[in-house]
Amino acid sequence: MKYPGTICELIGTQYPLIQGGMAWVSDASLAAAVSMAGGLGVIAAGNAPPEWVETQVKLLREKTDKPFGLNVMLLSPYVAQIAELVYDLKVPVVITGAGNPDAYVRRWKEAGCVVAPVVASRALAMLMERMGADFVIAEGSEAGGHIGELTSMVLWPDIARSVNIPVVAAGGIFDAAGVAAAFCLGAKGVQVGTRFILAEECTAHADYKERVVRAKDIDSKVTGRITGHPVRVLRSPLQRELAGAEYGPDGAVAVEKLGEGSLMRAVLHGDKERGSFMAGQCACMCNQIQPASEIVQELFDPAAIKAALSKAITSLEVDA
Ligand code: TUI
Repeated sequence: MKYPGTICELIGTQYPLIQGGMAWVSDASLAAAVSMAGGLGVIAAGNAPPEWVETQVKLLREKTDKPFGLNVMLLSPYVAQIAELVYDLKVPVVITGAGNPDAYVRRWKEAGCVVAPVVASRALAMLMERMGADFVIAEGSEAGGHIGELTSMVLWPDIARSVNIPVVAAGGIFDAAGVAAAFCLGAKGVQVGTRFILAEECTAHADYKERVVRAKDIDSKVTGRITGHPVRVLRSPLQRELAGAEYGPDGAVAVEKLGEGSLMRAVLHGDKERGSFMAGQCACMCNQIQPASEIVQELFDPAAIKAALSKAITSLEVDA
């Protein structure tokens, strides 16, 4: 077995790699491509109705019999129905985001699923371990979309030393050096989202991809803190309006209203005016559209990982 002691055995993949579940972006096309390339492709339920999710799972299964994951977004109005779908469709790996999946974990485990909650704090990671999660995905606030408070540099090692289940690192990883860094900080796997927006097989609108390609470092902004659900996006006319609305009267209500449907407008229609272009901070370094298999291979290119680690070993004057 390659990659000993990683999540490969748990999730049945060649590489200890999970493709981030990005609402509307992570559909059967992207997930199947990543699974076929040796990572864990993930379909994101987001706020989509159960019928859409069921169709995507069927489409993926027509393309490949490799393992895949379903990301259940816990703020979805359809969350209870999506949770049921997980058993009905016998989803191999279920990943949760944007909340505490306490109410579902036991039943998913009984149904034979591998369960991996995304966490943004030590407390939730420890609770998930007690609830029987197979591993946790520690997502630092460099990530795109809905985020917590802590950055990867602190969150990954803190959670790795607080739980006895594997920790998958997420938030800011886009290349082999990032993969090496994550493993140095205690991770047993990585989740990569933003870079896969630029996969050829990703069906997101060409203008969404173009926005990621052009993104500068300072284009990454956080909106909606006032709602209690902060969201990292790229600078846009809607983001500016959201930033203003936050400080106005009834800020939370205004922000919720402006944000409604805005991700779908960006991903499906490339709506530059009214769309929310969610992406991680690393968008500034993701600038090439390429096949998903090439992205997977670059992330785990042994020479690139070795080069990153060797540079550190040499500079720090320690033996390999
Ligand atoms: O879930 C994500 N990223 C997302 S979900 C999403 S769709 C959306 N659209 C508009 C508003 C909100 C969501 C877009 N991006 N990442 C996983 C993640 N989960 N990041 C942070 C968390 C998290 C945060 C707090 C998980 C649990 C938590 O605490 C919950 C609790 O109650 O303790």
